[in-house]
Amino acid sequence: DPLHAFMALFEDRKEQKSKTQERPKNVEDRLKLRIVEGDRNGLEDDLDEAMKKHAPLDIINNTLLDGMKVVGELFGSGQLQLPFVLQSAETMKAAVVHLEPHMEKDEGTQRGTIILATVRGDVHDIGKNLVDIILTNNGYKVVNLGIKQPVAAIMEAAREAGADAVGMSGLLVKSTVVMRENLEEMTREGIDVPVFLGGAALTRAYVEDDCVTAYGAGRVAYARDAFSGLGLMNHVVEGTFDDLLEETKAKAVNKPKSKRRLGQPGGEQRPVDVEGAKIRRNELNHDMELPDPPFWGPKQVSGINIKSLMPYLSEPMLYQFQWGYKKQGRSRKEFDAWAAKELRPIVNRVAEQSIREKILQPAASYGYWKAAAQGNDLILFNEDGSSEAARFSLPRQDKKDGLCIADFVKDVDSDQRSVVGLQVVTMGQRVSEAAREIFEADRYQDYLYLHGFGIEMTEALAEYVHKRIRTELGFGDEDAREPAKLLKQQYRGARYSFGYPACPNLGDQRSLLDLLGADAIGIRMADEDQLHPEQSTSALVLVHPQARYFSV
Ligand code: B1M
Repeated sequence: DPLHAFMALFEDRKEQKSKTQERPKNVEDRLKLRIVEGDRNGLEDDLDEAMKKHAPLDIINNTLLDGMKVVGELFGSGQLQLPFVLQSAETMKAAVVHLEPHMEKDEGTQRGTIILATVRGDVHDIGKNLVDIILTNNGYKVVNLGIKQPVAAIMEAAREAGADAVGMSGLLVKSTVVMRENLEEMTREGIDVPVFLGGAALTRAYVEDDCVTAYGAGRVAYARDAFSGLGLMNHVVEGTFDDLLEETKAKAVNKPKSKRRLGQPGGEQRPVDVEGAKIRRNELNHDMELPDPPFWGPKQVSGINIKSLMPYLSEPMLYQFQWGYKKQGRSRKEFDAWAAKELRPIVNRVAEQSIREKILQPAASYGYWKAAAQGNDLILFNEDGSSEAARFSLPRQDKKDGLCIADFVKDVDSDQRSVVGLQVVTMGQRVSEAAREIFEADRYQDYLYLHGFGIEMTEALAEYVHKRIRTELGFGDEDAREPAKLLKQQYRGARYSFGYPACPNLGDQRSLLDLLGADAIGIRMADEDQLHPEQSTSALVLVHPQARYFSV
């Protein structure tokens, strides 16, 4: 078929590894190839030539969108890496911008309309924006409402645009609960438009069990990534969305329903066994020497040199997770060597730009508190060691000798207090703004590169501050020497972030931020327990040698 023949042509050219090699003779194939290869050099000349034969709208619908279809197939089969998909989308966008002035005013290029929004309280932008890029450049009209959108705004936009579908996005589990509430509200308002849900904390089961029931019309589907969002939208406009839902339902009949609902702690917690916890804690801590921190309470640090954070940057996470590069059959060693040659120059370019333009503005607050535990509660004390500064109720693994973070400090009945570190870091607001400006300028690949770099630098900053805590407490010499090993937790103790299974309550971050005086470095917490700025992360630092990550 023509699509696969065309993919084969692309493959051939890739083998020969040269874009300057001869281009196809006919302008339609040439344009298609430009889309697939993300090649904008001479694009306008080809478009002008094509317009001598075809109406602009036909060029978009028949030639350019065919090219994007090939891009989708190549991405789906693992042959095209995400940053190059974005380069193709940029080329598509540039082509449409060139053709638009030649079209009749009311000549729509759109195959259908979707409203996209990150839900109430949620500041996460990139997931939804990647979906926007893919849908827009596959011929759909996307009304991108932005972040922190209340359901009323989503419903209003859907009505106003006569939308064919609504896409809701979010980062945290809290947002998945908001999505379900939104569906209930939409039901009350008599809305039955197809809804797609996407986001890191969502699961297919939650969408197909809980969310489908919450929406009277039942027309809800899970979108794992931007391309599954595109697939769902295609079903909507082709009139097969409801059949797809029926198929999904039929397949689910024999599957056991998930017992756990997102947004609720996993499983019932046993009643707290205060005495049992005390015995366990006394065993774990009896010969634990107590570190002597250089100060008590919080300390703010700003003006951190970006270059001093670079050794803590996790390149594998940046390349493979944030930027979406796949190994494509290479071994780890081969991939690393390839990345050092091809991707590290991009990191250096983005880092230099970020320093020059002050895009990254790292700041941190960290400090030390006296600590003890009672049952499953971790208690932080003021410097006197007796007045309570904060108390966190933590879950315990439901098995014999099940772990709980509170076990890694002395019991409250002990006459000694342990030391716990707290930290919160941010890359500042500017990086999110800069990324947004780049997205709005349709520089999709640069957008992915900057956003991903900012995020991994936030993680690097958290590592850097954690390292400082270990050093100040006198454990720095127990660290692995190579930074790569440090990133695999080869040091004493552990850094636990609220929202992860061992300390799931995001709301606990409020006391942590208060104690750290986080507002002095511009970090605050919003209604849905999200940290502002977006690129921020907080943690409890436990120094017990047996403190490791675990799930509950
Ligand atoms: Co954190 N984080 N994080 N984090 N983080 C998660 C989300 C988490 C699931 C990790 C985990 O538990 N394993 C967890 C949430 C659990 C919970 O809610 N309880 C978590 C946590 C706990 C936290 C903090 C609370 C930790 C702390 O500091 N105490 C904190 C909160 C930050 C805040 O409030 N501002 C935090 C911080 C951070 C960083 C800043 C370090 C960083 C950046 C966050 C950001 O960008 N705002 C970060 C990251 C990177 C992650 C993970 C690793 C990746 C998220 C991401 O950027 N994915 C994540 C775990 C994971 O996913 N493995 C995790 C890439 C992005 C492009 O994908 O947005 O999912 P995504 O969009 C995809 C699809 O989902 C889909 O298509 C998109 C493109 O392919 N899609 C749609 C999305 N929306 C769609 C709409 C559609 C269709 C498809 O409609 C049509």
